[in-house]
Amino acid sequence: MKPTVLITGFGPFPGVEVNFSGLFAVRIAAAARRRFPGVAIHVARLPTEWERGTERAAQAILRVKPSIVLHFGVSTAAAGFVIERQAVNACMAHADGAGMLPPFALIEPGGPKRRLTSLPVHRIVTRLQARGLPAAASDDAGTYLCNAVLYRSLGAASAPATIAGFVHLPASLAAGDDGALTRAQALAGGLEIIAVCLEQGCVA
Ligand code: PCA
Repeated sequence: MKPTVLITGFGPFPGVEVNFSGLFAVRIAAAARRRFPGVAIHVARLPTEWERGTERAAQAILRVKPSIVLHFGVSTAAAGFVIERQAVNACMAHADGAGMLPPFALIEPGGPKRRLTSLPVHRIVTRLQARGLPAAASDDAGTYLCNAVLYRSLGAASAPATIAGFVHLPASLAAGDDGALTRAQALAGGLEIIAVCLEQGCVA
């Protein structure tokens, strides 16, 4: 069966008026369709909202049934590609893009404390660094929307052949190429991440 990749990015949220990850998801999907013609590439832009954001991601996974789910978001603390290793079952009381606080204290009441990504994190970091791109693994995806979406996706994308993970990019990419990573590098690195996931074998 043809491998299927679902790529997501986010819309704006308080403090980040232009979220580069939303634009990036569309661009990387277009570039991936050219680079990997045998792969079905789907893209979704998630509202940075406690209920609609997590729901939209879960629905896209149910609809697309991807073999690889790659979520992208931005962080003001990221100085390159930050590959998240895990998500925790917690939400910070912080307003979302619609100005709403989380309507729940836990993402999934009764759910495990943490879920580990199935992304080949170490391989991705090594490959990005080998291309001269700044990249690091992280054990802290925060407790905001990025963490919530990753937590829900790791629960939804539990089929054995599914790889699901989250990559934070520098928020400064919205302003252009002045930060630690240029937009061209972000695109090249994003394609490399997809290539590593496709090489994992379990998605062929
Ligand atoms: N970053 C936020 C949510 C959306 C985004 O791009 C986060 O790190 O949780």
